[in-house]
Amino acid sequence: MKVKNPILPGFYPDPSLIRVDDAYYLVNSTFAYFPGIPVFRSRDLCTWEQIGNVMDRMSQLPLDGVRHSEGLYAPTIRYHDGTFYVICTNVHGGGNFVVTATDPAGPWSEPHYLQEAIGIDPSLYFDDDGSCWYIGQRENSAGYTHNGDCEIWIRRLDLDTWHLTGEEYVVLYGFAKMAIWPEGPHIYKKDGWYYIMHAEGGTDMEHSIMCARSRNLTGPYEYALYNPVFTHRHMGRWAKVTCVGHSDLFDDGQGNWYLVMLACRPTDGRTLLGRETFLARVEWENDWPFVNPETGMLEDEVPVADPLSGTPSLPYTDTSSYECAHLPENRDGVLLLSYDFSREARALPLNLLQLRNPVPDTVTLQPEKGVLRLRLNPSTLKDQASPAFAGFRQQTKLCTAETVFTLSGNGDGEAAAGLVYLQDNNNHIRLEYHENGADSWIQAVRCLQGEDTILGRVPAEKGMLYAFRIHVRDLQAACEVKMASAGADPASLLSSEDGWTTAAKGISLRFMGTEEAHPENMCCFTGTVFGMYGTAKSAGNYADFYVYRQLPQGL
Ligand code: 6LW
Repeated sequence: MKVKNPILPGFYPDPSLIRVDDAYYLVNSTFAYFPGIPVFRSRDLCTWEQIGNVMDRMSQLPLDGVRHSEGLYAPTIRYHDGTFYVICTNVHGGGNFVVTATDPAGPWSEPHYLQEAIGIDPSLYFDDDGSCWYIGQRENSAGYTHNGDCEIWIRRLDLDTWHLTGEEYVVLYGFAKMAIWPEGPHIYKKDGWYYIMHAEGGTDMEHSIMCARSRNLTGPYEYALYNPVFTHRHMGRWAKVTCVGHSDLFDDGQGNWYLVMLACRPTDGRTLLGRETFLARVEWENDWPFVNPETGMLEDEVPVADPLSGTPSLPYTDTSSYECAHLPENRDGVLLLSYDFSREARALPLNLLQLRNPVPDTVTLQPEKGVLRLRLNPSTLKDQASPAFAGFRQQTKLCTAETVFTLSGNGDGEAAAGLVYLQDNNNHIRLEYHENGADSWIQAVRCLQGEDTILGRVPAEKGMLYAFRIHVRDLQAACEVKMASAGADPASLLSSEDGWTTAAKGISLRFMGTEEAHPENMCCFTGTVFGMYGTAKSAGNYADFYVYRQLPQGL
């Protein structure tokens, strides 16, 4: 069978994957979003089903006030003797930690913070003798002499005390003044060799994958003479796929080897969707790994062996495996999100994202009303805070996000609600219905490096049903609105093409590319997310959303 790349379209960076028996489990980084670290399962590497989130409790995940691309960096998932482990870094929130679970769908434990582990991109390795080893990246302990001057080090981890013990070993150091940012290291053992594969060059255009091996876990390691074993850095910024790196190696139990890794799909030099998860084949020659040999680049489709179990992955239509208002349809590997919250909603969709540590009960399902309710607070999307927000990753370059909602509450003070197309709190497009005292209107707003510009306004009455659409086609966006009396059927508003008014069109999205949207001295590690949101100066205001859809279509 053939797997289509990216295997996880949209903002799914820093992938880590393991195989346990006949199932594969994959996790990704999530930065300032809550819940953190989605867990996907597949039996054939083609269809991936989210089965949970590792960090789904506030007690696990302090994110208050973090910048959009801070919070949870690259995670690693591993399995040993009946227990699943995820190790990750909450930068500015406790550092490196490990959580465990017997069921990868959760619940996962509270974090065990590793006091002695400085640096980022931690991974675990269980050696043949059952010992557990920490491997990670940190600044050069002999002195940080140049940008990206980092080293890769290992030390034993005592799983009873959660302390690193014994001697530490600096096993790999980027070539002085040449290689920069050795990151994302993982240890593997095959045919008597210990391998370390790690990212190098930083997660932008120069990204790459390096490999070294040794007969001893603690080294000395020799780098492959053909390093980097895989990269797209020589293809330039206009290549179809760029920033290839940060990988994890695995086999299918039938002698076939693969790598998952992150990569980007820019449009005209701008990357909106962020870093996505891709798959590549690995062949071995003289005990060295060769990735997509012959072409040496990522391919649109990857031939994979039939699944070990002989049965394909659970299709998304399997209702037993989902707890959400409406099953997302899965077509060509892309989630077509179609949530009708009037259906017997039982739990929030697993792929629903909130920002930082949301005020409890900000986003709730109201089955008796058949809505997803956002209880509004004074935080706005421009704040480094937790506004009322419920979002989903953009997964296709051509995409329309649409919703139908009402704004209710105490009627005094200023309130707003609507749709957002978000890169971060300083770079986004808001389509919002506004109330301020007796006044009410709809406006399309571009927020560019924190500066708001009103791109269009539409008159609007209070107490109506509001249907909003944001269309994105490559690097252009358009906003449409429609209103109806409160008694109208919400779903019918979206099904008819009549009555739509353009609030703004021809909106350039270049500023939302990760190449431009990054804050000072920092990368933009996230990707675009559409979402429902609202804000109100006073308590007692809320926005009720009846339907939310994200479809690969647009103007
Ligand atoms: C990730 C590290 C990196 O932890 O970016 O540039 C961090 N390299 O590998 C966030 O994705």
